[in-house]
Amino acid sequence: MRTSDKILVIGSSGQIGTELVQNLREIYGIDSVIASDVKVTEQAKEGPFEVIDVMNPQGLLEIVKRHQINQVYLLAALLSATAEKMPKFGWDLNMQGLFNVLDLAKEKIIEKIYWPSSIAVFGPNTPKENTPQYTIMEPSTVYGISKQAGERWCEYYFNKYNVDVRSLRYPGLIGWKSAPGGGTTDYAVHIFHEALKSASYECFLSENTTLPMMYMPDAIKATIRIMQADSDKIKIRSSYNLSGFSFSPKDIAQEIKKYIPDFTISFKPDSRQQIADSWPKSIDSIEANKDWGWKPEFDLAAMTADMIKNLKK
Ligand code: AKB
Repeated sequence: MRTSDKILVIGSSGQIGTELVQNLREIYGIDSVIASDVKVTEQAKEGPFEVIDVMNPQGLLEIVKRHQINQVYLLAALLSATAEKMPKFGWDLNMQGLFNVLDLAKEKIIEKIYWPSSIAVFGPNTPKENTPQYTIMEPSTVYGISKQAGERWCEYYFNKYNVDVRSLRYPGLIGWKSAPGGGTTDYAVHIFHEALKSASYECFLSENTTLPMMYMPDAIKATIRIMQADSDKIKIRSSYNLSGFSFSPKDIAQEIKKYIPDFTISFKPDSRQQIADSWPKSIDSIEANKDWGWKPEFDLAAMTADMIKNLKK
């Protein structure tokens, strides 16, 4: 970590950004972390904040230069369910945003990039259990296609232009500090809010749909750890598999019942079921463990206990 690091988080008011900015500010100091989103949000009260449309390279460049930014975390993207509703915009935002940031590093205006990929890079023909780093990848969603293409471009910019870009394939992320938006795994956050509010939840995935998930503190820890690792430790420049734990709606409902005994769940699968059915059930992240020491802390029981404790407050 350089003492002069100046970090820009693009798409900072979303589910990951909200917590990432808080954590980065604890490490680097409030003024060294610039939050940014397409519009002003409550986050602007907490520290430096800029309005940035990542599709506008000139606006982005102006802010990067003004703040002497050397690291960018690019979180602005459309997630799986929303991108299916707006395929062209999903592709444009997810790809053009990435190019605009990669090009800043190619021109040596910034030094380091974090860009999230997802389990959505895998598709219906991928082995579903303990999905390895290198396997069949034929994503069937716009989001997955954009993430897979993005991974290829990240690796290309690293090989061709020596761009220091680092990436993780996030599973579904669960946290209590902010709401998710537009994902297929969002049910795993909504279920807690509804359980505490009304002791019932209607789930948009079927009861046995098992998906890879992760508690937000682990996701933030992995993100900061990969960014702080020495460059020679990062052997994979497309994106690393990242595992936490796996569960189905039925499993999490049973866990919640331990705290809210009269909680009931019903199932009404919608179009997101097809997306979930195309994704792995569990992920093997041996490379992340070998290369930069990844190990998750939370399992389903620990995550549920922590979510309920914090949401009750
Ligand atoms: C989504 O559901 O779209 C995301 C993801 C798994 O990348 N949470």
